[in-house]
Amino acid sequence: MPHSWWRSAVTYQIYPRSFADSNADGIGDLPGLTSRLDHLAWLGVDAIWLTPCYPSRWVDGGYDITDHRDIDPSLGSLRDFDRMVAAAHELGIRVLIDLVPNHTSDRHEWFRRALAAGPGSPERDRYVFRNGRGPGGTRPPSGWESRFGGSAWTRVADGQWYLHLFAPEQPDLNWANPEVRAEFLDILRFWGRRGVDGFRVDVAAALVKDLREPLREVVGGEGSTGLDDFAANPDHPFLDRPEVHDVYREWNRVFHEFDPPLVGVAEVWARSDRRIRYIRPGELQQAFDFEFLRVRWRASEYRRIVSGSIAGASSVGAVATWVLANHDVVRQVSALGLPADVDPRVWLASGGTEPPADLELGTRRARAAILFALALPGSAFLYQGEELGLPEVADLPAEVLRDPKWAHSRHKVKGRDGCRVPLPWTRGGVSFGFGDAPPWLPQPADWGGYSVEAQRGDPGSMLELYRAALRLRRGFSGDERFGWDDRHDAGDVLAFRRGGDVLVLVNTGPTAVPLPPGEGLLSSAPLEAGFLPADTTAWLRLP
Ligand code: ISL
Ligand code: CA
Repeated sequence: MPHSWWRSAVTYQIYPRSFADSNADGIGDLPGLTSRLDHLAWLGVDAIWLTPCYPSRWVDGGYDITDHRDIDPSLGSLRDFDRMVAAAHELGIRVLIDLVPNHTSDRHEWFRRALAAGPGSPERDRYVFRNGRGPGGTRPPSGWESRFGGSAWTRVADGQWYLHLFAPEQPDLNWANPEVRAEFLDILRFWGRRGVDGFRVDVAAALVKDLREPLREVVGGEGSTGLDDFAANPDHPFLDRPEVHDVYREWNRVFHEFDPPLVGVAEVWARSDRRIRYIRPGELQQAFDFEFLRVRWRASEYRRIVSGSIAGASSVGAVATWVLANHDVVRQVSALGLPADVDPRVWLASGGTEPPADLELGTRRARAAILFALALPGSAFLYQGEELGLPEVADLPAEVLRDPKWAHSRHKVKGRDGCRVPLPWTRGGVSFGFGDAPPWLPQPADWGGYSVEAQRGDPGSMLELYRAALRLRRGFSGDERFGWDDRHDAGDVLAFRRGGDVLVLVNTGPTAVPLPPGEGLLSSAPLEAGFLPADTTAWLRLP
């Protein structure tokens, strides 16, 4: 098997609005990102993934796109994008962009025309319009619920309803329509020619819907992740339909028009057996393993997840793609600082007070968790700010919250703004070095202590731990061999061999355990003589 670059890559996720602001408008932008690329090269990442930069109404953090072939003016221009890509490539950093094929913005030209053209028109067929149920069609066509709360159907002036699995401002495209398919092939080529190395594919499992009448209802709530939906809905009406794989087979052919081929990373909230269908030969290349986000600091669960994901991915010739954090979930140091039975989302709703997160414990565990994830075979995605150990900002005032979850849940769900607060680069300044103006989301007063400036050069910092781990990882990451170390892997302690001679030990338990002999390469906390302390990961080189 040829060793494609992404098989062992560490990709750093950038939320551009919150990374670096170059023109003092409080919003992070592409020139700001370009000016900070050298920092990412210093850190040692292989690639970056940018969440959407397209023109948008910004109803859902840019996931409501009005034009797939341009850049939102608040972030810069296509020229700025080209400069950013060239500068990243110059530094040896690949660039992935977000592709959002499930829906567009309601301000997209296609949707405006669909509204104007009326029922039964070809324009309307690019989206999913239906008549309502009941007398006068006043009830939605099905009971499907939007991920952000409320019905997934919204009625328009002429009485028809359109489908939106997310906000009403995000109408779902109709992937049974050949124009939709052709349009996205063209969009792939457009960005491929601009030099991107690949795409992160948003809600990759949801594109194709089973719209045969009568529409079938979804059994059970989706929860926030949807990982369990398939148990109750083995033949789900809009997730993981067999036809969605035809789409990715078409895309794969476009990917191979480029050299090296473009890469596609599927965002699929499904367990391993379903998820691996997206990374079969001839489809996409990677699919996020989100399962770590559902369990917290439990060796037995981690063991099950690691074994399942590695076996699943290798059964289709692919590798696992580990994720500990992204722009949709509560930050690691906060989540890992909560008691195991507290759901971070419920905690968020309390404003982060009940119970208070133990940030010292959370930080200790987050350090151990990242050394665990970065030691596993395959690829890994990091989310900006995790390398600084930023906590969730759970007490943002209501008036600054932007996440549509907040409005659509009638202010019951706090949403995802607290993990999207602009990064601190310096100890002080109007926005701790993010830019020269107050940022679009307010930063906590102690943000400067987490800054790059405060952490660079401090060997005990989270940032230096990430850097050391990424550097050492290069020594064995291309070697995909993995095996549990039966002598040490037991109970609260995970132990596995990587490559030829690296032994990784993760102690999730409350007491120190004896360390086998070996050269200590790196550890998430100081080792006690001959012992691995509680909540600590160590990488050893075996004699
Ligand atoms: O947010 C989630 C879990 O906390 C998921 O259910 C999420 O809604 C789902 O994974 C899809 O997310 C992606 O598409 C959304 C966008 O809001 C998210 O930011 C994006 O990651 C709609 O485009
Ligand atoms: Ca700006």
